[in-house]
Amino acid sequence: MTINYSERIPNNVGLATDRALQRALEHWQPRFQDWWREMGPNDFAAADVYLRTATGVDAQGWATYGTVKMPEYRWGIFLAEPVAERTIGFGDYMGQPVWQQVPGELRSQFRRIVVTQGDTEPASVEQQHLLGHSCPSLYDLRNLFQVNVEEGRHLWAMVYLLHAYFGRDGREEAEELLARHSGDVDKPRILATFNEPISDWLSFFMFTYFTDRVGKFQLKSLAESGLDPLSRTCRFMLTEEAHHMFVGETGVGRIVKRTLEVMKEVGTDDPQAVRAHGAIDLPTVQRYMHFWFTSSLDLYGSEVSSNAASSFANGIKGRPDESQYQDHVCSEAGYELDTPRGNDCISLRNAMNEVLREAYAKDCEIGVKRWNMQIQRAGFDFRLALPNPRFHRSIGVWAGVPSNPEGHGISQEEYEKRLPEWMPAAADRAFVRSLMQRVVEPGKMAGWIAPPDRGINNLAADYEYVRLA
Ligand code: BYC
Repeated sequence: MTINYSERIPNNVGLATDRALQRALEHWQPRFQDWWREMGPNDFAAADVYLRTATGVDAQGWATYGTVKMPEYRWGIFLAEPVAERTIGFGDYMGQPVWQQVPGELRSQFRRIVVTQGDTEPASVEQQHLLGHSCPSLYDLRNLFQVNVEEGRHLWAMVYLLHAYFGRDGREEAEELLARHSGDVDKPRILATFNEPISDWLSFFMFTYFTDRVGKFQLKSLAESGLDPLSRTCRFMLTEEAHHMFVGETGVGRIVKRTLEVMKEVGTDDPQAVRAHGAIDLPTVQRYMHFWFTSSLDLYGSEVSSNAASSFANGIKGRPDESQYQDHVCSEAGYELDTPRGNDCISLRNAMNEVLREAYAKDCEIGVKRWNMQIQRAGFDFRLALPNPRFHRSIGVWAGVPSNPEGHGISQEEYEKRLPEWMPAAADRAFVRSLMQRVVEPGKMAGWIAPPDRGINNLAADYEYVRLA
């Protein structure tokens, strides 16, 4: 189905046929635009940016490229095509037809999940509010803005669900999504990671690699939902999400590449020598990785969660790629959980957050392997590694339990003493920030990152992706 762009809100949900819903969303639209002006990319409103916009939800239409000023971006509501005769694929309602409306008794549970998902989208745009000022190249600046406008669209996706399926409560929640702000003392974003500042590009690439990947896994499990509009919304969001993780993986890879070049030039892996030559030493890359990976692990919630069990039982939220499993009901199965008291056997339904987290951590390994291949090929012994999931946790059974990155228990005293070895210290952050000097000549690249292998949409890497006003 093609998207109708002549409407004020581009959509493929037949908005024009539901006047009340259309009016409500058109009322929310200027608030979103105000929010974008205030909290979106700071100072680039007049720039012409080479962006992709969806003009259809199929393979031909979902990535149509063109130059646009960001405030004029056409944020719209797009659902993946329905699957005929789709049935609920897991939990107690397994095999029943999917719901086109929210069952009354599941309303607050569904709403809580849609709100939590919706809250992360504008949060990430807020976190990256100032980043454009210190871009390493126009190519990277464009990628940042692509990620930002699409997170804005993902907010629209959740706001549509709130307005269309949750009545007055939903409309109020949609207002609140613009009222909470990342890092705000009084009204912070719901999940902790989304209140962390992203004030340098190493953090941005780590965030898009690790935290956007949480998005991938949460969206995949919501794509299994018995609520069909939620499932279809998430399926379309996943196509957009893939580019965000690409930005993260290649961003970190390009930093590693440049660092290796400098290590070869100076003939040492000594962090101080590498820094003196304007590159980011690998131990610092490792510390940033520890930070964003462990914070992202916390986003899955507690390992033992009655909320997660009930979401699964009620057909609200399945597992990513549910069809890969044999047992879709999971009412009898158990799960061996690693806890500080030893292994605990808990019910599989209660362990659903942990099942997702495990699948996520496995997926995170793929990029790390690629980065390590680069290091190995360059002839250096250093290896990047994901820490054990017991390390540096703030949520769940391992929260506050002092352990080293290998997952061995240590004293609180040793933990605190060694933390600067493992997590970015103030001096690391200051050093990384000192490198963040804006580079905006077409084809030029900051000295701490290698150029990309190729440009966007088959254009050259040195194409003028952003024309500054
Ligand atoms: N920080 O039973 P529990 C993305 C709260 S990323 C603070 O342990 P539950 C994106 C929890 O809300 C994906 N609070 O967990 C990426 C609950 O509070 P209430 C976002 C936390 O409920 C990059 C309480 O602790 N999507 O899309 O099973 C850029 C006890 O909860 C945290 C979703 O999150 C935390 N880390 O599951 C842009 C999907 N963790 O309600 C976008 C929707 C837990 O008792 N959300 N809490 O006040 C969910 O499925 C679930 O709400 C959670 C937690 C997975 C978050």
